[in-house]
Amino acid sequence: MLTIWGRLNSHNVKKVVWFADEIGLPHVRHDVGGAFGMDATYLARNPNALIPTIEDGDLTLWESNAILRYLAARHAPALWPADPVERARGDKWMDWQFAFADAQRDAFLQLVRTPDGQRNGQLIAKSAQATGAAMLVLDQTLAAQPWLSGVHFGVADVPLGVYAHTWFTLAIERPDVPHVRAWYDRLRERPAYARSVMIPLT
Ligand SMILES: N[C@@H](CCC(=O)N[C@@H](CS)C(=O)NCC(=O)O)C(=O)O
Repeated sequence: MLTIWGRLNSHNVKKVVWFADEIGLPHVRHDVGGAFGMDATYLARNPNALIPTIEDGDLTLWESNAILRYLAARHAPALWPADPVERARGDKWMDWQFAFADAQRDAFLQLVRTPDGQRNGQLIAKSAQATGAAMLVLDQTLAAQPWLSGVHFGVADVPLGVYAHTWFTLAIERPDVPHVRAWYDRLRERPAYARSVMIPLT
């Protein structure tokens, strides 16, 4: 049985829990990180003092997108194309997600984790501008294909799928990105996405 460590209000943990659920992989999750803290046993598993970490058989693994790739390769190969060209086309969005996350961090921290009255409007506006510009890039790709993985849903949709929910939920100015919106609406129809990702931002 797969074990996942990490609190569910973490974007990086949501990716792993959603994907495990998506592929029907039985798992158990333990709250770690943030207010839950990290004990010495956890830090021995992940000396970076970050979440998530998984254990699957003999393997202990951290780095959320590496975890996703491993789970797909091991348990759901149909969701990670074997063809190197097809795989690379989706894979790049998994790396691109980290820059998107950096751009979105200020808007998230200010609007979700900073009390009203103490928020920095400039930081929010800058973050909204940067994420909006990035979403316009994503929109071009999703104008030509339904999923970031290509013709079918796959593991490459997962990292940005998590951040897209935050982007569409935050009270920020957003450019018109109809193809990103349609992709997000398709994600929202997936029960596992609704269970692990479409939860209140905290
Ligand atoms: N690149 C790492 C980043 C992990 C990361 O930054 N995790 C955050 C939560 S999203 C964390 O551990 N924060 C400290 C904490 O929750 O205590 C990954 O993708 O797994």
